[in-house]
Amino acid sequence: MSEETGPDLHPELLDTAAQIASMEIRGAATIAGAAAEALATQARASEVTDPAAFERQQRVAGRRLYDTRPTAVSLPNALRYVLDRMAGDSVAELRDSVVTAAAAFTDRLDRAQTDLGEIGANRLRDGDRIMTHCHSTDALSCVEAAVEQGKELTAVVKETRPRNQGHITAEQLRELGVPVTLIVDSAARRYLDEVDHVLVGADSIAADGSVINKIGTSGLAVNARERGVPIMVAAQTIKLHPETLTGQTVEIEMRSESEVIDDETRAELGEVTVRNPAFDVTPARHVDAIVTESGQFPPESIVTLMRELFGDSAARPWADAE
Ligand code: RI2
Repeated sequence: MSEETGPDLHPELLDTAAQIASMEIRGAATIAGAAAEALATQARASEVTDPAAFERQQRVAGRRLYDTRPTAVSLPNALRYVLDRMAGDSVAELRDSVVTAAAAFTDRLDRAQTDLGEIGANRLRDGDRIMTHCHSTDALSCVEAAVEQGKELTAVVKETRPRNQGHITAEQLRELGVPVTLIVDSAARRYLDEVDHVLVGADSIAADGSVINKIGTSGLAVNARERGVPIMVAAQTIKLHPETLTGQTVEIEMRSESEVIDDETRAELGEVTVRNPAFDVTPARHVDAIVTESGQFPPESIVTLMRELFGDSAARPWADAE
């Protein structure tokens, strides 16, 4: 570390940031846990001796993590949780506060997912068939709790182009003993008549109750509405986006065209524009319930829970952009 030239970041933290950006670490809750742990690693390894420089280093580390992916608010909420609790007059106290806060955050994350699962399971009846989109650990927690209650469920799993995270869902449902039918995304409407619930997760939930989740969720929700199939969103409260309370919109991540099309096919097609938005916005009116660890809510009333948890403003305790 050179305190003159700016804070050195620990290679493990840089590695976590790179893995979040490349989606080796993915899924909103998993990203949040990894970010909190990376701050703790940075704090433990820091060789800084000046308390102000230590604080600055943590905020720069926070900024490095914040800049990886823009849509899932669980990431900035994790940074807020840890950095807002950084306190002390000495480096030792500051270090302790970060390590303790990061551990408390990851504990809460696990507990919230388990509690949310119990609540979400109450919506699922024995014999129900669900349809899933992408891979959500919060959504799977509801299925796991229902299975533990002795309910037999089956699932129609959308593969979820372009990264096919539906395959992870299929595998994990199989491990829970849930029979899976895998379909291509465009077959969803055809199979909606056969399912009792659409069950998805969320990357962010806005103050107006709209749900920001993997691209394709909004189309699925429109079709489910038309077919009369209820849509349940499993999202622990770290998915609530406090900045939307003051009117900020949620940035939708655009990812590389290489996830959609390989170089050879692209060359064959010639000059085409390829767009790859990672997420879309499902309006509140297309969602039946948002299941959190604090209970289930009609989407329009989620703003009350948001105000309780975050007040009217959200701090940005990471460093400003250089
Ligand atoms: P959990 C994922 O995003 C999916 O959109 C999923 O629904 C959401 O995160 C929530 O996942 P990505 O990281 O927090 O795959 O429920 O782009 O695990």
